[in-house]
Amino acid sequence: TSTLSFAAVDLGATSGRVILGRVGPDSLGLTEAHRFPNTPVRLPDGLHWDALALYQGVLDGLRAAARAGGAASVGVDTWAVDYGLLDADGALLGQPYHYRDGRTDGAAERVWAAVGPEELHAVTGLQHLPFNTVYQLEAARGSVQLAAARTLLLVPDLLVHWLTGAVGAEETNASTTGLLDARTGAWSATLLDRLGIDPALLPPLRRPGEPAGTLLPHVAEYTGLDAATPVTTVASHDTASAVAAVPATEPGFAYISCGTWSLAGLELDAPVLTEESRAANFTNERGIDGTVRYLRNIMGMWLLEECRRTWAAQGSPAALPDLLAEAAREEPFGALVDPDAPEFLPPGDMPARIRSFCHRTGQRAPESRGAVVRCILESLALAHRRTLRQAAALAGREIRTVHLVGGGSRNELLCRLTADATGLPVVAGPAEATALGNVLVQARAHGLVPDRAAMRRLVAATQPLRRYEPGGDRAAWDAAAARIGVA
Ligand code: LRH
Repeated sequence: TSTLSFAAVDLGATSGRVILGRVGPDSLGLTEAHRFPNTPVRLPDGLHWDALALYQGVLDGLRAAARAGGAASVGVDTWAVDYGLLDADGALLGQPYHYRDGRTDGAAERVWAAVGPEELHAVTGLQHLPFNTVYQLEAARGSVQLAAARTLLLVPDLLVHWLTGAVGAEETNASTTGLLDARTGAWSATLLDRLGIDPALLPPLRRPGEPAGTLLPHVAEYTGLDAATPVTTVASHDTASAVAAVPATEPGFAYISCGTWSLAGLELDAPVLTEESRAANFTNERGIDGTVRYLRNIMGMWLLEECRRTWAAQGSPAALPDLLAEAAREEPFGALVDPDAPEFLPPGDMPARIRSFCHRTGQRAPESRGAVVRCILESLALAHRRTLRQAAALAGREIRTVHLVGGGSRNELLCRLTADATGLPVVAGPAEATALGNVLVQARAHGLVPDRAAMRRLVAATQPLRRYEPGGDRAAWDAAAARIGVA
């Protein structure tokens, strides 16, 4: 056949989806087979992901995919860094923690007492995020669960394990743990030794495109998919899948993968491991084909999502289009926040946190919801500007076009503000970049697409994209950037 369907399991922080991607030599189309909520649960010991509910959603999604015509293969991606622990019998030890759980407070300092931040960075090339797996493992040190653990599986690898029985660590996601050597792409034996982490916990690495296994009989039976259906290793880190599907057809592009997080940066051939890069907290995560995702995490649409959750919990929910329309009518450059301020990381009353940020920094706090949303979007646009300028300078590259992919690409105001703030053209879309990257890596493994460049050309040729030319008042943007010290 010259056209095949692939099932992309794509779990995000707020929902999971199973998407069918139909791929031919010149065609690429997605249909959503199933969507289910991802609702973290707070237990006495902290905030957790409900792994079984997520897995059940995956199974139901695969069943819907089977009914919609079936799939030549299945691929799984989710957010990074989080993991489940298996005991010697292969049973899951407790529910995986959510990376926004506060138990990692102080863990980084304890890790640094053994291996300093400069040295960690020199080995892993990773940005410092308080929830990197290495710090989560430090927080778990001494626990009964960790003592009983024989295998650590990152969330997508855990789902693949339950689907197939296979055990492995996909490398793009493994690169977010803080335990992988950025130069060799292998687990760092030296780091593991110095940090007292049992190397046997970490499974053998596998690469996007490689087969992971085939569906277990009971999975095939429940879902109605073929018994021999392969699960193909994809870029299981959602951001790596999104970057794989950036519709860039020429060099000189930057990307912003914009969802709950904004991941802004460049695709490089080799890591940037300089002290300047470390100081600016850039990361060298792995992409497909051994590429480097040179980027920085920006707090992203999380700020808006948490505002909406707070307003809904207070009894007055607001629809996103209404909020954005109100924000568009607000005066520009009222209050501005640093989206990366640590107090914005945990779940909570985000409007109140934004107000107190403004008071603390001598600004008038936004009062209306429209003003709060305007503040968030302009602050994100300025963070996009700062991050892309830094990335270009630190990597010695010139940026000619910004590709904004992910759910945030549907937000016209954010796209326009980002074009204005950066002074660069922004090509918005596809919104489903992650699912497309997942599908395309499977399609390539099945011989339908020859290489990465062809994958991107196919996305560019088939998906609706919208271009925003930079406009607005340059001097006003420069002044706003200077005002919050981002230049
Ligand atoms: C985005 C993402 C990001 C990680 C974070 C934990 O979904 O994978 O790349 O830093 O979640």
